[in-house]
Amino acid sequence: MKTEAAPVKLTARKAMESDLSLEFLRVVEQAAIACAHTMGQGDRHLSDQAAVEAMRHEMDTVPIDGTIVIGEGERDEAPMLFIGEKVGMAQHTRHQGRSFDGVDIAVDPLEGTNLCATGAANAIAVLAASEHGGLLHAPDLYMEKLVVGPSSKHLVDLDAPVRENLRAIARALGRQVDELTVVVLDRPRHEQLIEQIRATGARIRLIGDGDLSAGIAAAVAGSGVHAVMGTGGAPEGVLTAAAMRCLNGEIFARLVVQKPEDEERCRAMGITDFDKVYTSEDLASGDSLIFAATGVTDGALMKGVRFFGDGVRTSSVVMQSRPARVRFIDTIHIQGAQTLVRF
Ligand code: FBP
Repeated sequence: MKTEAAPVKLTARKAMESDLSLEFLRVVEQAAIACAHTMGQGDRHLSDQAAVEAMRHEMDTVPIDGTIVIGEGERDEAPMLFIGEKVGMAQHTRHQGRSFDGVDIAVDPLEGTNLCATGAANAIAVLAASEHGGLLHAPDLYMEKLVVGPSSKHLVDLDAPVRENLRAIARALGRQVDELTVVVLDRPRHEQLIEQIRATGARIRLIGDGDLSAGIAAAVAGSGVHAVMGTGGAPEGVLTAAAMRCLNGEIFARLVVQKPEDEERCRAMGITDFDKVYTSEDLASGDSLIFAATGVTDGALMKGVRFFGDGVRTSSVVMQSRPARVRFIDTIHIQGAQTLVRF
């Protein structure tokens, strides 16, 4: 009589080193496709909901025993992909194949909800994964950030004057300061920062949203982005850190803790040093990290989702820290016998 094979549980580290990255690719691709249908509808909540639902659904096809550590909020604020939620195929007791144990996951199913709702550039669906404990449980507060590429990561300091940091970046890149492009979120809180950058002669790209995709671009030569400066979301900061670990770039970041409630939220997540300047190693300390993102709308590194007849085309980046590799992946999702595959 044939006995049923027991499920094989593998360590998260082994998982990260295997092609689990391609499993996560499917997750971000499906989230991007779902919300891309809502592009330009002017309803950011609808866009976000489409991405969240698709990501949650696809996540359960990934052979992991995973936990969301950065997600859509706490359980009572978010019906799915909430912090602490268990995800992955291994949650289903009937799964008899191999599965990977103890994977922590940070998600942003739609980074740039307004960008998608208005059809603006650089909306992405994104996640990062690590062995247990490898991603900081950051509260949803603001974070001061400085993101740079590999050549200047040892030359800048979050607390140095803007002028000095830009001179150091320019020197490292073998160019003049006025040949740099710095991305800054277009917010009133950045008025002074923008003045300071302008005073150096550096060029500025003000963006409506999406400091995570800007951060990735800053670490990729040829993207036309040389630094990201300013204050944005802390969860996006952790995701940026995971990408920086894979791209050899760097994020320097400090939580913005202003009110007693902010302190409480930090303490609840085990953070007690509110002045700490975090690096990518602190924010995404995992040994084996995976970062996956798919373009929703056209962006610097990835095209947005394209629908044609009964097919869909997506453009993604999948990175791993171990083995260290970065893959740009163009996928045609064939949905019918008539789908035309075009080069
Ligand atoms: P959403 O995807 O939630 O819309 O956030 C986009 C974003 O622009 C992030 O890229 C950035 O870190 C954060 O919001 C900035 O927050 P705020 O809009 O409050 O300035």
